[in-house]
Amino acid sequence: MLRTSFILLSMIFFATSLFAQNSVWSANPDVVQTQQENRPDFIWDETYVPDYQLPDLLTTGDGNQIESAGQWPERRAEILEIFRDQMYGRRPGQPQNLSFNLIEENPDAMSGEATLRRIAIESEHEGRTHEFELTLFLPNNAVGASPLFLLMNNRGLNNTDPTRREKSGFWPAEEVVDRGYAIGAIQNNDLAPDDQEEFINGVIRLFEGNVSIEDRAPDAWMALAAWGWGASRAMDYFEKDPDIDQEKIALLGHSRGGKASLWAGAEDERFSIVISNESGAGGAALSRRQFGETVEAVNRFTHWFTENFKAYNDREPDLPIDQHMLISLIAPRAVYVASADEDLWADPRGEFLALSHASPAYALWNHSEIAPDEMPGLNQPLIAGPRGYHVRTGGHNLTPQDWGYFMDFADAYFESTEFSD
Ligand code: GTR
Repeated sequence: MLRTSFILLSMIFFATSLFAQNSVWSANPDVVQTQQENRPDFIWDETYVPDYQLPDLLTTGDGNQIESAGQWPERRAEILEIFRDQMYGRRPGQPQNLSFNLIEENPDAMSGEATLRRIAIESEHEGRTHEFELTLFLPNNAVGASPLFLLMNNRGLNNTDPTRREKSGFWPAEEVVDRGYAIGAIQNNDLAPDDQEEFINGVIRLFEGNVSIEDRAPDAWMALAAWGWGASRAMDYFEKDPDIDQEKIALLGHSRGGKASLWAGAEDERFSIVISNESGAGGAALSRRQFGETVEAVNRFTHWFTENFKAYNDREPDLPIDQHMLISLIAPRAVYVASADEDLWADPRGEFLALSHASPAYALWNHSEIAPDEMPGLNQPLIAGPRGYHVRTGGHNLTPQDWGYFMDFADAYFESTEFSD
């Protein structure tokens, strides 16, 4: 009797997991309804998504077809230039002087599991100075240099507490170290305060002195680009720390931080994995779908994108780019896009589709396609060579579950021939 019910149970389990494997995500109707009631002016239902045509990834401005990986840099440069000009702005490179100073080192952090390093990243430019902190935990049992996850933290300092008195699922440092990765964090606010008046009072002033917001160029770098500039300076540090494997750096951001991590990964090709968690509008989600947050809605944060981008408010079809092209700028490096079931504002399907429509760029390296109808079901990460995606249960947040999937992806990618080739 017991044996029969066990067999029966296993069969049911097998059947449901088979079903789950094949399922395709669709929005929970209750969540759709609530959103429709709360924000009736936005699109929450697939049937209202307008028809759209995405700009072709592989056709250059002159109408030439890109057919090989060897030809890609020309197209890549062209796409990058449009994004700089129209959307994220032009960020500078290193300042005249850049230095790294160890503020604290504790080889006995996390009950002896990790070494804590706190680094001050100091810049000097035309007589002005700027400083921000990089917090790092390195696994003590590492053999050789460690791969690393770097979070561009868009939330409070308490999420990345170096003392570990406070622990947060947003940056689950112990779990990451336990899996053999180093983990780092920078604070976006140190680079550009997340405020429409104050954003200029960080690294932008370092380069531009006393300029006023109104006098800046319509393609000037704004907060998202400034946060990414900080990630690149952290990368400059990783190149100098022998305990860190500079070839294996995964850059990660959530929401506005995810918009910034994608752009940072586009600008700086030293990051080998770029991760966007629920970055939505102006991040991974296709703008032309106008699902959930639109270009106009995201531009209410006037300090994130360039002045030029504001011209596309309510004019998405006129954009010369869309976000699948942002993702293509990361090719052939690895990119992972993550969504959450209840976070319809960020348009999970639009995030998946941008990843999918970057396939022609990845195909130049013979990487397999992610078909538009292949969106996986809830909590079933899809890994296709150097690209990954998941949509997990729950709302807008960065959680240990997300981190777990990111680490599974990094494990697989760093082991793969795509990476070692
Ligand atoms: C929202 C914004 C989103 C997203 C989010 C966040 O208010 O509309 O684009 O960036 O903030 O950063 O948490």
